[in-house]
Amino acid sequence: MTRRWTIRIAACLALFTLTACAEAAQPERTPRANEVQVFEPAGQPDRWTYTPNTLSVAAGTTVTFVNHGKEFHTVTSDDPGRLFDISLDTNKTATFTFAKAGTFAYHCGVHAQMTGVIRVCDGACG
Ligand SMILES: [Cu+2]
Repeated sequence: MTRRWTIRIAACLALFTLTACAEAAQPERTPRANEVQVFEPAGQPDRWTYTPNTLSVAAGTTVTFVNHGKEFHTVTSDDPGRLFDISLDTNKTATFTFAKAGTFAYHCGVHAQMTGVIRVCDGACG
């Protein structure tokens, strides 16, 4: 192997490592049970959402909303009566207890493309 090739391969490896590190900087974290996380892939605001996008829980469950992203988001009920309107700063969590069964759609008050649903079942969800 020539010295020039060795340098090229080393440069490629360094570049690959840098790319891998950049992607690892904002990992997609797995939500815990009864938890919804803001999903905010860097530089792709059209893909920003909540994960899981639909969460099914039994009535009476307290759901935790988590923002590991870099932006401020809200978790705002679509219902005109605004059952909930939660502000989520970076690295903050907030909880809401869903007492009654029903399907509760919500959105981010800042980013209209972000929507999610909490499905609340009377007893365990089938
Ligand atoms: Cu948002």
